[in-house]
Amino acid sequence: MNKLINILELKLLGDERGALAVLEQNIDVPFDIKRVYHIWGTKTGVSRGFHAHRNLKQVAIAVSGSCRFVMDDGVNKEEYLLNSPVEALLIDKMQWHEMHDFSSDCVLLVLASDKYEESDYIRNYDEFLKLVKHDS
Ligand code: T46
Repeated sequence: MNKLINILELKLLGDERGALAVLEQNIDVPFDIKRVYHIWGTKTGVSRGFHAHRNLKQVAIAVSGSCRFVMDDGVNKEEYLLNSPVEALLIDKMQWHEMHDFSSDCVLLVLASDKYEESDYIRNYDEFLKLVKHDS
């Protein structure tokens, strides 16, 4: 079984002036980075995600604050509280993911392996389950 929670450690290069962390494509991140976006200002009690990607791979970093990820492969679910600017959570293709409990200061930075394509999203959980069962 593939691991549901895969955490990549960022290289920490801080000095007496403060902190600096880095991820490089195909070295620390296991793909070419084609897109970067960030999510912030998520309102209290609001959850996000609730989809899987057919092909897209991503890593998510809480560069500020925290949120709780639920990762689901259609059989098992695991949670992870992402709360460190030196940790990146790998969101692999065909992993249903949900984000909950955003802190008010949460800034979620996401590096993605491809451009935005709505047809890559599976937003219906029953469809996701059918697809993962069909592939196994
Ligand atoms: C993901 C999680 C971690 C675009 O037009 N371009 C983009 O690059 C993105 C990311 C989104 N959008 C549009 C699509 C929707 O109309 O922005 C709107 C909000 O996106 P969504 O509802 O998918 O947002 P989240 O927070 O539920 O999910 C996002 C990413 O979309 C998704 O790929 O894995 O963050």
